Amino acid sequence: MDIILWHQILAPYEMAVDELILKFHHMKDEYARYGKYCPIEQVTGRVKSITSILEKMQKKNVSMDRMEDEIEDIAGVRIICQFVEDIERVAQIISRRSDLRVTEIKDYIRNQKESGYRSYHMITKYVVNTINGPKEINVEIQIRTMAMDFWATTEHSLQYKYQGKIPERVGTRLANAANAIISLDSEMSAVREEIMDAQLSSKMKYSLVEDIVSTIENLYTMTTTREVEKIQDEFYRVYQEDNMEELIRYHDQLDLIAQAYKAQSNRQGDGRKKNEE
Ligand code: 0O2
Repeated sequence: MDIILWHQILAPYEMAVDELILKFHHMKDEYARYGKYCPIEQVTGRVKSITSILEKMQKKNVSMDRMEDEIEDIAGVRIICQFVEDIERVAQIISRRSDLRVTEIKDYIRNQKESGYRSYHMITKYVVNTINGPKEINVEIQIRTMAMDFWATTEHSLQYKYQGKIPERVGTRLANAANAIISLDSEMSAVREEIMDAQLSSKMKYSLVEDIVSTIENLYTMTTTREVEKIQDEFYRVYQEDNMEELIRYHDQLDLIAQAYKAQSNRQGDGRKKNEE
């Protein structure tokens, strides 16, 4: 048998996981920048351990030369959502991406596994550019809610502990917990709009305050300390009112003031240049 350079084989999978995590993080940032609700709450990823690959090959009777084709989750990315409804949105986003080609869907939400496992899996093809040229590999993307993830992580540890033979009393508890997770997700969906509104409004307040503070800091270079102090006092007064509309009004007004100071300081700069000529 040829020598198998495992770390060399797994390197492109590591690259794919790193790249995709980065891309999904950027997507989250983009949603935040546009003040939009992001259906992605958290992104993680891993390359399957060599032990786990060998176990799966043995279980599925896969030979070494078929390993990369048949073990589809060597590279795994997990996307955690807040609400069940977000899972479909994330799946749509993924299927429209030009860098991922979906080859198979395993919908364990509509078709819950006997174990109680619920998650939405997308098997995709992804191209990584290695020093030996482009290589297309399988990446499994698992999409699930925080509650589903909590259950799956716990059950996975128990499967490991009992080597797949979970005792009945523990199994019954796990089945009860799986049902509780379904209820929890559906309760959260019922108040989804309200939770989303609250989160968007707190993010909006955060970015308004960041913007205002940066504008005030910039004003220091354009006008007198006395003027900036007056503007800053007004900001604290408006902030204490705890009224979002007032904060937006103040933010927009401050923008106009900053633009006027900027135009004035540009004119003064031009005047100075002319005098020097
Ligand atoms: P690890 O440690 O995550 O790598 P199939 O042949 O299609 O029936 P296959 O090939 O295992 O099954 O694919 P599937 O069902 O999509 O499973 C891939 C991964 O999903 C698993 O990887 C788990 O991470 C997760 N998963 C699937 N079923 C269960 C389950 O019942 N409980 C939990 N906790 N996770 C599950 P690995 O290789 O099992 O493990």
